[in-house]
Amino acid sequence: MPEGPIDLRSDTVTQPTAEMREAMAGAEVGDDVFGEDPTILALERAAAQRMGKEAALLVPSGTMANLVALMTHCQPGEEVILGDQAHIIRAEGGAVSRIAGLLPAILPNTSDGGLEPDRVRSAVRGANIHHPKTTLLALENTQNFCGGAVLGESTTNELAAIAHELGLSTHMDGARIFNAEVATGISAARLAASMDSVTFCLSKGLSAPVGSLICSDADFIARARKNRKILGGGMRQAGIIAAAGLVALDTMVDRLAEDHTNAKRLAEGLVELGLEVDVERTETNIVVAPVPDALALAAQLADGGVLITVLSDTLARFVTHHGIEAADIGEALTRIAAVLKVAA
Ligand code: TLP
Repeated sequence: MPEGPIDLRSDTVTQPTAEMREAMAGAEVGDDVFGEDPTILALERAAAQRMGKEAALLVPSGTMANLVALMTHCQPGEEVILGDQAHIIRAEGGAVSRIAGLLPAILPNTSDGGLEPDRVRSAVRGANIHHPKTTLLALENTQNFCGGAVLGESTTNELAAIAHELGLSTHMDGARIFNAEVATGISAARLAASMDSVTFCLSKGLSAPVGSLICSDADFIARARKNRKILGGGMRQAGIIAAAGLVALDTMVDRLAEDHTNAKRLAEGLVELGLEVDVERTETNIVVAPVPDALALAAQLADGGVLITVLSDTLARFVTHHGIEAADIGEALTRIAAVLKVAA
């Protein structure tokens, strides 16, 4: 049982495994801006293959992955359709506008992380000199702030078909797409098949220390490589990072199922403690609980030995990950019960 706090703030707190550290220490490296790092090239090939795309590009973070993808799909002044709960909207510092120069057309996310098809259709602007050009539809899978909701294959394909019919391209922020793969049994490649680009993170549930990949066709990735350079994301002997990423892809995907089981157990436990958590909707490793005052609860829980984050004034978020065992969930629930009892 942990002596210290149980850290349910995010799966970004995961530590690299011993196998990753060993692979990093022995990684063969080269200058990646010259395209000469063999370990990065191997990771990019593996990532492209897993996502069913032609090519891939390693970048330092999920935020940069999205930004590079947006810059590669669109020209400044154009418009991108996004959900109001999209990480790109809520948690990337406004880079979509500040750096990519884009106008976001923000639609309400449905509770399952998707968008209403009719709203997407009518958000696309017609040809008129007054209008910005609508160029891109961006989706997220799993949808973090909708409680790690899995965007189903048919929802993705339906929205992509509308976008493509109207001349838009499509991007998926697949930071946690492997959680969707494990939850549905449908490969990430199939889940992203109708997307022109998809990004995923190595540094969340997959536990690598750094890194995200952008996957698409070879021409897109060549152009993305230039945008990564413009942003200062061209790294040199980053095979050190890629080595951990290769281990993550090989060894850390299947075990995400454990995180999902632990999240379900946590959701059920929170319901037993009187919180209104939607257990059915807890599909992956993120539990969202409506509470009267999320900031106050987070502070009380921190004192009680459980770390969480808040999504809004009235929504608390608990995330399970590598390093949180089934027994930790029992202990976390005991600690949460003690805090709630005092608070009641
Ligand atoms: N999400 C983090 C925080 O930024 C909120 C978290 O703790 O969940 N897309 C999605 C869907 C994400 O959840 C995140 C990180 C990112 C992109 C950005 O990844 P990084 O942190 O590598 O820039």
